[in-house]
Amino acid sequence: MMIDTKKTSEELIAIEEKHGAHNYHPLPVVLSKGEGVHVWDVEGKHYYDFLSAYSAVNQGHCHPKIVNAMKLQVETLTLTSRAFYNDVLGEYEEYVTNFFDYDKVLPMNTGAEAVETAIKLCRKYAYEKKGIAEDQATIIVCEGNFHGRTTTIVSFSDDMNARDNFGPFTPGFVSIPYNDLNALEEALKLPNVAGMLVEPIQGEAGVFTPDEDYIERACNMVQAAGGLFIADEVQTGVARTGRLLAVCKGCNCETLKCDSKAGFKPDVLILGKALSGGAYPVSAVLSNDDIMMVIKPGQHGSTFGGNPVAAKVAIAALEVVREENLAERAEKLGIIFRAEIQKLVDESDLLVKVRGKGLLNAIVINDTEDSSTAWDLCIKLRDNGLLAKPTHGNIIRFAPPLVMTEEQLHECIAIIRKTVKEFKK
Ligand code: IF1
Repeated sequence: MMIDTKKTSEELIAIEEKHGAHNYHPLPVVLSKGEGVHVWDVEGKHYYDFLSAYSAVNQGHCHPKIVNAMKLQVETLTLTSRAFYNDVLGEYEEYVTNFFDYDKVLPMNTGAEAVETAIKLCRKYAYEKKGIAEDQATIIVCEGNFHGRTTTIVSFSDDMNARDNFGPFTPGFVSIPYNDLNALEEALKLPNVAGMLVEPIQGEAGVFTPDEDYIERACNMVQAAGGLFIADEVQTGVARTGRLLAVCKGCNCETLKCDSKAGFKPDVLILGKALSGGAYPVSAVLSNDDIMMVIKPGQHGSTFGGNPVAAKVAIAALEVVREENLAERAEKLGIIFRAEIQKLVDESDLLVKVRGKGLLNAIVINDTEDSSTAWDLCIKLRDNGLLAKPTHGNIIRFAPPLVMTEEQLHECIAIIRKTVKEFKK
């Protein structure tokens, strides 16, 4: 007789509690399988995923095209390091630079590494091309930012949780209010400004969506002042907000070919997460030659950055975005989602507002930041078969995979509606 030795959710959580560092507070659900917009826990219960691993799984869980590309490459060649060439990296570099219309890409693995890369690039360019005096470069960032968790990145975070007792911090950053062009104008008068690093929508701050023209005007102002405009699209990029990039304006969405002439263009673009469809850590920094070429051999890199598996996975993940029209899908579904949830906001005292763009949305709960209401509501959503996570206390982020159908979206809206209506504080 076969004895079922599979562990229960409770047992698995207890093991993590005992042996893992307590640097997270996950929703109590233990997932063991994913497919498209669906995930299942170890007891076999089904859920709709409304987080998409923080927008990494835009293409859906275990997308067959991505999985197959990965399988094939894993069996052929996994890692050469950059000490030698491999036969895949060039193909990927050509593909990704054409896709996003930049001259060059610098491949890394995680979002934080790519942000670090962009900061180093911005500083080096300031010293070598803009004549800023050594060690004086200042980069403008925004209050409420989230760019990752390295020592330098938390140096300019204002989230006490992310920052406290991790000092001493890296100097060279000034923080201004987000969505405030007057503050930016003032900051640009400071000496030695090398550039600005900003998220087109602030994810961690609760999907804080700025005024329609904020990013474009900020970009123009920074460039006019001689600085580099660095867009952190780690979370917003790769179709999440209803465009290939959140900064896209004049995208030709038929080919998804970026057309810089139609809109404006960040000098440095940072991508991560969905660049791999969540199958593998793949991040990238893109810029044109005049900027990227300031980095010379030996001055920056990573053992795993640009490895053959990452390269093949990223090509497949971007092909899926194009083939399955994920940007248009996100835009269309996002409009439906916000309209339907707005009705619920109007009917319910529990919700204050819904906001977002494409399929990066959030609801603000009618309670204090330190209340457990958003968490409790997420527990009820879980019980009803939908997984989402609170951010900043009283806000719940909703970001399903972009491969969702309209029918599935309506089913999910019904779950959210039922849960909100039944909820008692
Ligand atoms: C965690 C948030 C999302 C990012 C932007 C860089 C990075 C991230 C704009 C770093 C990462 C994550 C990491 C995740 C929580 C999460 C997040 F709530 F904190 F803000 F997505 F909304 N730039 N975002 O959003 O990328 O190094 O993690 O690959 O658990 O910390 P990474």
